[in-house]
Amino acid sequence: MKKTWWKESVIYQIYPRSFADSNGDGIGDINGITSKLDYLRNLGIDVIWLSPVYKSPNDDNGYDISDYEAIMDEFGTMEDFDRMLAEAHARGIKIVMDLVVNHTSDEHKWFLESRSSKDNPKRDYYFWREGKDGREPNNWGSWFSGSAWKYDETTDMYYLHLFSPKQPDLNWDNPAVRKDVFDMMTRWCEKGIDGFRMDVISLISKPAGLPDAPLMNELYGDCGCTANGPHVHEYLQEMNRKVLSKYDIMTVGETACVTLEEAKKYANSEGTELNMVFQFEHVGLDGDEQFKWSTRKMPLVPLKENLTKWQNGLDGVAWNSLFFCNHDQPRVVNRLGDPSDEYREVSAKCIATCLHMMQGTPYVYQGEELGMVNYPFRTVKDFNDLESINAYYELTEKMGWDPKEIFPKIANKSRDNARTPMQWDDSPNAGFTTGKPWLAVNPNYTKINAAEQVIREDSVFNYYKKLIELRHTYDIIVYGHYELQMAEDPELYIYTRELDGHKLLVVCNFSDHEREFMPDEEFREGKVLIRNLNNNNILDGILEPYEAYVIYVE
Ligand code: TEU
Ligand code: CA
Repeated sequence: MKKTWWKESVIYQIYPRSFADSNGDGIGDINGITSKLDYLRNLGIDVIWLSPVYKSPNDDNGYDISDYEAIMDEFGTMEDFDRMLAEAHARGIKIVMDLVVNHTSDEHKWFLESRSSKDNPKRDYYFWREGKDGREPNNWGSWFSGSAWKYDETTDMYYLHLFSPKQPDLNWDNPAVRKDVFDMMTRWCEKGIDGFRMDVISLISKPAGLPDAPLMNELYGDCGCTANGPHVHEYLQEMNRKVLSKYDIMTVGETACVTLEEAKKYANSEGTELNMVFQFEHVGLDGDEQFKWSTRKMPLVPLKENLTKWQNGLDGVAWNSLFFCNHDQPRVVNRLGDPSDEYREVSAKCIATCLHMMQGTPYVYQGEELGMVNYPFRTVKDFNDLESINAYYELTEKMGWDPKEIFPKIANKSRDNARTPMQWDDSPNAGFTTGKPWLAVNPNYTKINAAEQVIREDSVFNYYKKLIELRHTYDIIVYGHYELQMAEDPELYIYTRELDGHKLLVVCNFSDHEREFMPDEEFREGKVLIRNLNNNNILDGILEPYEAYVIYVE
């Protein structure tokens, strides 16, 4: 297994709008990030994945980019960005940018030209099609509800948008699009950034002829139908040859709908495409049959099966990313742990132990290191996220769902759960802003905040700090081979790691009651690397609620 810095790193994701506001306008910004770099250095992370900071009308909070080479006004200036980059590098922290090139904003100059006339040189930068029988060109649905096509009267044609109508899809089959994107990426690499997280990069190659897709609900064809398309690997290999291979950078693909077989191509060890990918099968396990909206907990046995498939499936052939949280996912303590005062911290540490002792590069999403939990949404008016708002109205008004039945499901899985402001301290607005926050702060910030946890030895923050230190110390955690134990147990997640004769035993009780468990003989004399409880003898044969520990044997 080839050793590299991005395999041995821990990545911290910042959603700038909600991280830290430096000028009191209620919106997080780049100078706010710079002011928190010492906090991140203390946590011990190696790389920051920065969600988009480029110019954007913020229809999808920055994932709708109108200028890839200018900074969003609300976030600051390019000088602020350059200072943040230098300050991060001075602390040994790398910066990975979010590359959103499956689509642009409809306010991007490319789209303004493309829309203006059928013979504009940029016309084929996007997908324009005639309607069919007075309707959209095909049956594709958008990831954000509704059709994936918008009629534009300027040229009496429809354009494709897999996401919001303000996010028209770029036509990657057009070599001029690829050249413009690759040149832009090169200019960012020349500025000294350390890599890219590539937004929905698995969707960029659409099926020839844009045929109808199998229905995903009673209204539309599957929005994931363009995933892993006919030329996606060809385009990424071209990107690798023309840009990525020229720099010592890290790349991670957000590969919606990726399968294990496809991931082996995207993240192959020969390095011809990307370094690693995000897969989404595990975070789909607590969904409903027909969509993600549900109040179900994540089922442990299917989760163990899925994570084991990926651990064993990629070992030695590709590289894995490890995550439960990001700006699109609800807080993991609500899905897999217990947000009650009694079990919130111990279950947050149990979850972190389970994830961070696996093979792959772990991602910590802002606030996850504090055990932050979902927000108590009361009505659809509390939402900011267009995915949640659009889904609520489509499901109630178009599909007839009872609002009282669907609202709790949407509230539980809404992306806004992850986007409430970072909780820095117990001052007003959790120290996130001196102004009115763009999205309400979780009222539990007086109990859950960084200032209190940084100085408390047994806090979630200091537990994550220990996990990160362990990954920096033991090669077996980064490179060891994974083997699941007790696969069928519905409450215990137990696995081993092995490397050059050394062994690790990882024990996690994902239940709120005691369970009997005694480690195998070979581990009983081992070294306890970390544990989330210290009120009992680890070898007393009992696992307390949410108890987790790791034993290392030379
Ligand atoms: O997300 C892609 C995507 O599919 C998400 O919409 C997510 O998987 C979904 O919400 C889960 O139900 C990326 C970005 O991470 C997301 O924030 C953007 O909204 C989206 O692409 C469009 O750029
Ligand atoms: Ca601000």
